[in-house]
Amino acid sequence: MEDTICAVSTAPGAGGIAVIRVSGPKAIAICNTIFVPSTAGKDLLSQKAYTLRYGSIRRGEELIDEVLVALFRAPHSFTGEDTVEITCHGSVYVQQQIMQLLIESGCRSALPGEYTQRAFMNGKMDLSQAEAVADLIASTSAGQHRLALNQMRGGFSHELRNLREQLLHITSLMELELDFSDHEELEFADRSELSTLAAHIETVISRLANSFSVGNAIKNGIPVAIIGETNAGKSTLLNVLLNEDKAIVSDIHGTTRDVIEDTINIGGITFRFIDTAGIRETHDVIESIGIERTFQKLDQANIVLWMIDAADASLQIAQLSEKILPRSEGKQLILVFNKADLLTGTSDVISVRRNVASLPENVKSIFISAKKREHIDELQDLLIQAAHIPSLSQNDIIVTNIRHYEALTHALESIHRVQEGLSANLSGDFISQDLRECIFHLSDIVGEVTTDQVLGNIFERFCIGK
Ligand SMILES: Nc1nc2c(ncn2[C@@H]2O[C@H](COP(=O)(O)OP(=O)(O)OP(=O)(O)O)[C@@H](O)[C@H]2O)c(=O)[nH]1
Ligand SMILES: [Mg+2]
Repeated sequence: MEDTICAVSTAPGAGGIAVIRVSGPKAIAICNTIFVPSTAGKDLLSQKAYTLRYGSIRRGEELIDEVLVALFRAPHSFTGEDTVEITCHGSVYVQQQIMQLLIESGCRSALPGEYTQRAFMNGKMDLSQAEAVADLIASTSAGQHRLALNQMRGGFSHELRNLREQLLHITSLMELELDFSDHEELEFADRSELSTLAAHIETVISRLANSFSVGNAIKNGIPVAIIGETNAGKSTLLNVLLNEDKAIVSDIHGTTRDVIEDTINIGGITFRFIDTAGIRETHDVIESIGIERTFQKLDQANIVLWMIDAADASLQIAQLSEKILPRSEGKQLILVFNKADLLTGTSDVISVRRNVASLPENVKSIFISAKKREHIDELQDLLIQAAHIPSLSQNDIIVTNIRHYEALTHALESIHRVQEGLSANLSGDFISQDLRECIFHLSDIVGEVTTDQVLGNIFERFCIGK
């Protein structure tokens, strides 16, 4: 039989009240031993489910706190088990006393994510929904909140269920054909019909997989790589944008050697700013590795801020165009002419501007002084324009989780093999093997074929009490 578990579900030391949750087969019996209802009569054992009861928690004669107790009975609770929620006062001492009493009476302290894990085990939700619970708790913006809520409510799960049903349908037709393979004239599965079905499945899976770039941008922030020559002022800009002295700034070329990144919300959009090692020819091994990483980050970014020392603009553009422009295709590239405070007059500005004319049309540019924090607001406006997050409707299914994205990518590979097999008229047993693989990867997302180790990794990242 499962243990009965208990945990404080509210943040420690915060707020006037706290909630302690008890879940498991003995939840009601254990709470009954420490709870004294304010009005005489029935105890918790006979209390109706989904009702609140006012009373006190006592250790023998000693009063610990006055509390409210909410009662849920299996299977209609978050975990699917009998559950009691004790609402007590926010004092850490009170919470510890109640937890101690519960443990003395037979409860065990819950592990991180154990309530949600039980909900998953008891079939209250699938794995993708359980993961969305953690995302919902961690959400800090409207976009993150909406995506997590959609996923928790099962939109994604429903789409996956549809896909798996269609795949199973094709598989069963193929396998039926195999069973009767002695009768060559029999073809249960009309190949062209199967190809149409497979093409439809392919479209849905690739739409889901492609949504990850938007989902990831909303969940983890839109990646903005700050790149350019050494000493252009990249780290200074990072610090200004983050409002924090995050990176070391100095006038020594090659100060930043590793990637430094952090997220911040600008105008309701989460950006992930990535400061990188300045690009220059170097024989220093460590610096070279840093510069390799700069290019990796450039490749992964949606927005590229190319920092240029305005006083040295034509040379820097000439030196780096070849390296930066081809890699920035399909991204939003913004040329940031920094150290504008050192330019002496408008003629300087005009001559710097001339360089931009030779660049592709969609490249934007701006003059700033990172050090003096000048024109940073305008740069932020440019960033918001460049962010391009499509407005999401309530029902859009967007993949936000890298585990799901990986599984979808594998499913896509399998369905591509199915399509190739069908068009090459391969024997049914090859095709049904690929169909089964595709189903396997989709089932992994909802946790039907997921290993205990992966499950453990997912739930241990939850907070205690959820
Ligand atoms: N005058 C002036 N100096 C600046 C400005 N921005 C940065 N600096 C100075 O330029 C020098 C280099 O700044 P960093 O931010 O370290 O430059 P970086 O691009 O990160 O350099 P690496 O990490 O070596 O690639 C420092 O001395 C900064 O104070 C600016 O807008 N105006
Ligand atoms: Mg730097």
